Amino acid sequence: MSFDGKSRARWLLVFLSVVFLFASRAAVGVGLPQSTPPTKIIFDTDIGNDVDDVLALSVLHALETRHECRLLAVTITKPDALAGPFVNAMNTFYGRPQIPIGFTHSHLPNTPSKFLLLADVRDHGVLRFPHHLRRSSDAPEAVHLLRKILATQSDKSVVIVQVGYFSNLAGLLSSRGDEFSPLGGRELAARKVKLLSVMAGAFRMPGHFLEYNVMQDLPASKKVARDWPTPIVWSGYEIGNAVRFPAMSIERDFSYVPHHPAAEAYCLYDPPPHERPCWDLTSALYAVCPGRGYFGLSAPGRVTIETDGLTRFTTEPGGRDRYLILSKAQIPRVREALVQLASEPPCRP
Ligand SMILES: [Ca+2]
Repeated sequence: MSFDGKSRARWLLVFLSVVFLFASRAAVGVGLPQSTPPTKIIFDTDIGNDVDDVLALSVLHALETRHECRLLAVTITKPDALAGPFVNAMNTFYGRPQIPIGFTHSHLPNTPSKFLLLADVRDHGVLRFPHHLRRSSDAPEAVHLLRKILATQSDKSVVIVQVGYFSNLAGLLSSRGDEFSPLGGRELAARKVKLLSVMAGAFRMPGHFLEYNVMQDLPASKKVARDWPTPIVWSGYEIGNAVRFPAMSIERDFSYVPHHPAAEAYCLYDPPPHERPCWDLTSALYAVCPGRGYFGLSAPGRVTIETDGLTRFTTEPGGRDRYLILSKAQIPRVREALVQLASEPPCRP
């Protein structure tokens, strides 16, 4: 086939446009056409304590918008009456009010939240962040919901992202067969879960470092570390601590709406110029994008939790556990991906 000069120029323009389209999608790190189905995620969170849980939930919603994951459920370990409504408000903001929410029955003491009150804020009598769940206690019990969701999934297909206390997953391990599955909780997890991506512990911190998520329900933490039956990737304290969410992003990137739940929660928790560590966001990013080179991984081994809550990693060939490693060169790339994802506007029909 021969082309005159005009046709050549037109085809060159089309070719360059296609190259630019794919290059621009690649530049933001995610969003390329996927040959694999979206990763099925259960997000288990102590939302209402630190604000990184909120940004992590925004990251997961953006990844779902990009067809990279699907949120099957959000289960909550913070025993706060407004934790469920706040999650429901976030999910509604992102156009997914139907995502099931489970609430803890662990009866742990509650610390007042700095930002969950946003769920009840009204402007001129109208909820600023609409939601249908009135109180956390109106949601199903978390272990009950975990069993219900897991039982209907195909084998080895679910990734659980745990970024708070260990209470719900310990409860799952102890659960018995029910109307959803005859399997006990440990067997059900072994059958259905592909990976547990957990923000907890510390593996490269100096001194005797006792990490918050491990300490809040220590018996539960020990149980999960001892008995969990699938691979676990741990994002230790040092990983999120090395990636700070830019204050400038909070100030500028969320203003596409008059009120953004993540940005307002951030400002109520600790406003700019504070730059919050990205602890929980790293576990969410790894869970959905494990093959993108955002993080390195330790050799396989075993995490044990000592009497006082210290996490210890021992290398062991074929071991169940690995922990994330973050080089200096990886930090800006992870930070940029998290900023792009956390601040991505909802994709509403
Ligand atoms: Ca958390």
